[in-house]
Amino acid sequence: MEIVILAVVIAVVVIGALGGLVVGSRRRKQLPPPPPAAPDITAPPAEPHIGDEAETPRDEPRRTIEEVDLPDASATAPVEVEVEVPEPTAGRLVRLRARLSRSQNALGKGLLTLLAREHLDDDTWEEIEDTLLTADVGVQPTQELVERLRERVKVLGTRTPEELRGLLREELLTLLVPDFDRTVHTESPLDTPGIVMVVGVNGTGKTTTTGKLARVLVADGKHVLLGAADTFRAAAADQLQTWGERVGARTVRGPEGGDPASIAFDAVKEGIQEGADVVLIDTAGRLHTKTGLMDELGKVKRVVEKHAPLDEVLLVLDATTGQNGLVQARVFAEVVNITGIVLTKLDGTAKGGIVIAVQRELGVPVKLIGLGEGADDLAPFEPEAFVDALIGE
Ligand SMILES: Nc1nc2c(ncn2[C@@H]2O[C@H](COP(=O)(O)OP(=O)(O)O)[C@@H](O)[C@H]2O)c(=O)[nH]1
Ligand SMILES: [Mg+2]
Repeated sequence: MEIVILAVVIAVVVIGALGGLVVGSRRRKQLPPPPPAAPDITAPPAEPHIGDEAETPRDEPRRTIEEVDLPDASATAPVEVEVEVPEPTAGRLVRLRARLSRSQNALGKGLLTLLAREHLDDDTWEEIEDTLLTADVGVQPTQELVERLRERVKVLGTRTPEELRGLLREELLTLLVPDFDRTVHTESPLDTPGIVMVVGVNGTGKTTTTGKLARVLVADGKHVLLGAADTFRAAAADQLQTWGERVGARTVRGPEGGDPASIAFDAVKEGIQEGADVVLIDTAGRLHTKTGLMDELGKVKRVVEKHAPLDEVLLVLDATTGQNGLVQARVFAEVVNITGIVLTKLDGTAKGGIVIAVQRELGVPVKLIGLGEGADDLAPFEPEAFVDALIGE
């Protein structure tokens, strides 16, 4: 009898322990949901109910029942704000290269098919020209490319598809200016943090790019501080701050409608005080009047440079806007000294030729490309990889 009771007790204990293990392991796998990219400010605040804890902020995700610690749980995992570990920069190019091929492959295939025709008559060359123009390569670069290809194909005489691919590869690469210095300068030659200012028209992807860039830098072990100098909408600073919080980077911000220059000034000042490695400044890009823009950005720059010179001024352009992007580029280049271009949304357009056109327009390299809305969908621009994505390796 005693043995039976003992057996029952042991069985209960064992089952209980197993149950705890299963719950425990399930709980461990359950990662907290990532914070939203931008808080929805249009949603009305949830109304408090009887029994709610007064101090619980209403806009924070509620803990689910599985996240509540069991009484016997020895390993108590914190479930509040969890800092993400960004994807290292090294591995991501492979993934993003595939995405680039998907969006840009049609252009290369179209060109190769045309070049493979038995008779390369005037009509065919015109079609090649049209294909390049449609992809936003721009008039001048298109004419140069066609002229050089015509010449080299003539010299070649009989031609194999491999030879044609080789020719096209070389000529496209030349147009992309492979020897441009595409380093994003996030380090200062002085004893101050590197200072990067991000400019561009609203909606092009400035804040997103600033957030993505912060992640890359944090992944590289840098201490990053963000400056929310887009004070036009409160949501803009919230959006930047959310990006920063995900990787543990602080955002310096001010009141809505405040002076962007003073926030930029404070961000750099605090960056110097806390020994930050890099200060990233996100700006507003209202293009209502050029003088307004010029005043605002010019002032931000002047004021920041009371501390230290800007190390990088990145112009963000939306690749899907085509020639309109060139017009924007021209305006911004008149206002500030652009040192690098970020071409966003290349995942959403086949018009990758804009890379060629915009570098030509400004004489400034495309340094980074955006290939999606995901947090790690930002890649350094590499001309070789770009051409390979276009025409296949
Ligand atoms: N598909 C895609 N969307 C992007 C990319 N970069 C930014 N976006 C989206 O573009 C929209 C505007 O971005 P935002 O950073 O707010 O632009 P800002 O007004 O210039 O600061 C957002 O919905 C972003 O998710 C990109 O590389 N690819
Ligand atoms: Mg923004």
